[in-house]
Amino acid sequence: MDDRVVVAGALCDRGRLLAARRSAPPELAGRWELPGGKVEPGEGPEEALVRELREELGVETLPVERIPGQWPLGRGRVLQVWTARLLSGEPTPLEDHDELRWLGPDEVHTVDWLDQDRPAVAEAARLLRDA
Ligand code: 9L3
Ligand code: MG
Repeated sequence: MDDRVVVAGALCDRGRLLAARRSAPPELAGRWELPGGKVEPGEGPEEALVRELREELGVETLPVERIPGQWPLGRGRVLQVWTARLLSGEPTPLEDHDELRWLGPDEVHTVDWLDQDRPAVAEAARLLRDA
């Protein structure tokens, strides 16, 4: 059986990574994530990522490259992560988040990331540092 894919964006701008604090559901509220969501039937993963970042943050983005690996989320779902560039707009917590923070590569460990996001966050921080 195929796992249902959840896509997330390691959105980078001016050497920093965007972290988003979830406001729902209650068991995840207060934890930080790379923003994104479920791929809908008939949709490609990068298309879903662009849509989710538009809906959740009000920004236009360009997926750049997939961070290798995928991470189980439970209930038959897996997390896949792309680095992405901010094309336009100022990220705003329009839905599902109550705070956003831009973090430099040495600041990424200052927030409490969801466990499943941590490997991709570490890789995104490494890419930022090398950039
Ligand atoms: N999830 C985990 N890490 C992430 C994202 C975007 C999502 N970076 C998990 C949280 C939810 C599920 O995937 O249990 C679906 O995400 P959403 O559609 O509620 O954002
Ligand atoms: Mg979401």
